[in-house]
Amino acid sequence: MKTYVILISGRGTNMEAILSADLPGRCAAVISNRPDAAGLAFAAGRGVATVVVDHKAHADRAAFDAALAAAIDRLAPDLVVLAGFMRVLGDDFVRRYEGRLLNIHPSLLPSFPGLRTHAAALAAGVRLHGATVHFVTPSLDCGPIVVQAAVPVLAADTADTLAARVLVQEHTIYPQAVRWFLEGRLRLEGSRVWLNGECDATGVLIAPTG
Ligand code: NHR
Ligand code: GAR
Repeated sequence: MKTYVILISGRGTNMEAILSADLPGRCAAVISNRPDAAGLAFAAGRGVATVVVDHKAHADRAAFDAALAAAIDRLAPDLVVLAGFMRVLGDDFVRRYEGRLLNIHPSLLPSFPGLRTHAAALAAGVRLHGATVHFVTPSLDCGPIVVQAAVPVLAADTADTLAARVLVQEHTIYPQAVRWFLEGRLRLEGSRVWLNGECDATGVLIAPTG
């Protein structure tokens, strides 16, 4: 059976959705760069090993990346899942896990890379916003796209209400994408991802409400 590790920095609701999805693989550990990440307690409660690699305990980004890679390599996972992981990773780290490192980003990439995506979407006046699961490449939020979900932006939205609507979809598409990977159904070809099998449509469109 394939194994995976989940990297978190905080709340960990995407991690919860993945651990609750009864996937065809084993979670070898949840790793956090913050000792106080709320998600660690949930993982421990599920009997999943937890590891902290505190970025503040390392002199620079390279040293943190090396410690993180050492913690991951001890577990020899097939897949590394970034789920609300908030540290930018260096080129060496990303290349080490090339083709087996996934992230969920809270926007319809390539729109709104980086942080505070929901406020940026409101400021831009877009009518659709959403989330993207992608393979991680050295350049931030630019990797090959596995699946996206779009939600409407409503007139009364604040960054928080919009984030909550997007988060519901994250909890559906991220376990789905991890399942596809564990089933060996994802094939990377340059900047494109192909889903092998009976279904090849990996976008989700949520109908407007109100
Ligand atoms: N690393 C690489 N090389 N490529 C990607 O695509 C990555 C990545 C590391 C994390 C997640 C990402 C997101 O989905 C991710 C994708 C953190 C920041 C950031 O600026 C930006 C994007 C993402 C994660 N972090 C600050 C930093 O200085 C710290 C912010 C904080 O601690 O709150 O690293 O959006
Ligand atoms: C999620 O919305 C995720 O997409 C986003 O942070 C939230 C984490 O929530 N990720 C990033 O912004 C990465 N920079 P969670 O901890 O409850 O899964």
